[in-house]
Amino acid sequence: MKKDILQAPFVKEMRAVTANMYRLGWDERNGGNISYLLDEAEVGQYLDLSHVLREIPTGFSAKPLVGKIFIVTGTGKYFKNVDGDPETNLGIIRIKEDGETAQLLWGYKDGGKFTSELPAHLMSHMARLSVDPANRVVMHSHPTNLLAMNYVHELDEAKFTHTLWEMCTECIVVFPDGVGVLPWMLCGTNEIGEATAQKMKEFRLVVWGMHGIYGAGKTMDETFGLIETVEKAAQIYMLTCNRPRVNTIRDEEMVRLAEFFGVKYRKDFLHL
Ligand code: 2HA
Ligand code: ZN
Repeated sequence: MKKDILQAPFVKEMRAVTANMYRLGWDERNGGNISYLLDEAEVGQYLDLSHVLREIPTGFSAKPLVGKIFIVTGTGKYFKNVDGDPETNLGIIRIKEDGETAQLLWGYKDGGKFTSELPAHLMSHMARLSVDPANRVVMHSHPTNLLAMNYVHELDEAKFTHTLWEMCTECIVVFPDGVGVLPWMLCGTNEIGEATAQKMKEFRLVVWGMHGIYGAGKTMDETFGLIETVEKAAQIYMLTCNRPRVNTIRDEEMVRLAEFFGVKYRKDFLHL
């Protein structure tokens, strides 16, 4: 007897985080998408893993992820609606032996499929897992102030990171690895997926110029917290950028923070 999938902790986490992100105004309409690598034994408590509902081609190769199971938000679906109808707005997929097919195990009940940004998600999972085997979550969103900042701040990752670090004392402690930045690119393509994954080898946060942000982490809280901290810093920037700057957190102070909290930070992003 299988347990009720709607009671699974990973489904509850997806419902809670999408509702929260919608509430924050970061994921209008169908904006944003999340993928979460699941534990096979845990999923097996809820679903018959030999029962494939449908097979859906992904359009790219993800060989290192063969057999891996993910819960993923659906294409064209609204974060607003996930909590009320998880089985339509989410899906659980397993990557088939060919590396290019998703086997649907649950969800996308209306005949739908995974997010159009699946290339960026799976390629980012591969990149993060290669540097951190504990990585589980990849999250994309359109946080308001971060997006606004994209229009008024240079899209240079050293400068962008430095500005964010200046905006809240804890920024350099939360994301000492900084923020990668991609120029505006066409979304939903393998190209933007490859570019994102390349950055993900170095960064857990990647800005998509004038579009939004990607975050990656070991848990939903860690990943959400990364994006939330960037968004808070971007908000402070947007509230202050057109006024004279009287005070700032100096680079020597950021070094003191990073050393006190024992984090490995991008020294090359400071002016020491
Ligand atoms: O899925 O956010 O980047 C909607 C998007 C595309
Ligand atoms: Zn987007």
